[in-house]
Amino acid sequence: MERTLIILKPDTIQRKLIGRIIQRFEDKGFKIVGMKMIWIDKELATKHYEAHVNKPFFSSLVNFITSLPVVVMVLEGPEVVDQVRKMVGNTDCKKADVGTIRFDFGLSIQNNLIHASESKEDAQREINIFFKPGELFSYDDSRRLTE
Ligand code: FUP
Repeated sequence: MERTLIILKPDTIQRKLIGRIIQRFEDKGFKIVGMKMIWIDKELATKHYEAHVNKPFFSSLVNFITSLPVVVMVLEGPEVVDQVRKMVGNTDCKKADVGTIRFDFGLSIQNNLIHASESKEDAQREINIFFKPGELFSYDDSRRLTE
């Protein structure tokens, strides 16, 4: 089963949108197989955003992502990488389609609330950066819960 990495960025935490954004993924039917709050440091930010190290916005991006704690999570489901990217929308919230997370909650390009892996390869790399194997769970959520 496919997995993807999500980061609810500092603006999501600041604006108290954690629950509403996670709700969308649960409503869609994706399974949360890992989740924690962490404070990303400069080293981890550089590792995660290694593709952007030479971009003009890199230092601003690192300052932003390290400014407050974030919530990192791994979602599992069929074609979850592409499906979640559709739910997230364009990098620039002003260009995102109506109904996407970035359109519905955001106004800018840097403060775009959420990161979601772009490809299956990126997802694998990013999951390994943020989670140890013991922090991810395979479970059968179709089982009936009992007291
Ligand atoms: P995305 O895959 O949509 O999250 O966006 P990118 O991987 O292209 O960019 C990573 C982050 O860099 C974005 F979420 C916001 C930031 N960024 C800028 O601040 N300015 C830009 O012009 C492009 C990206």
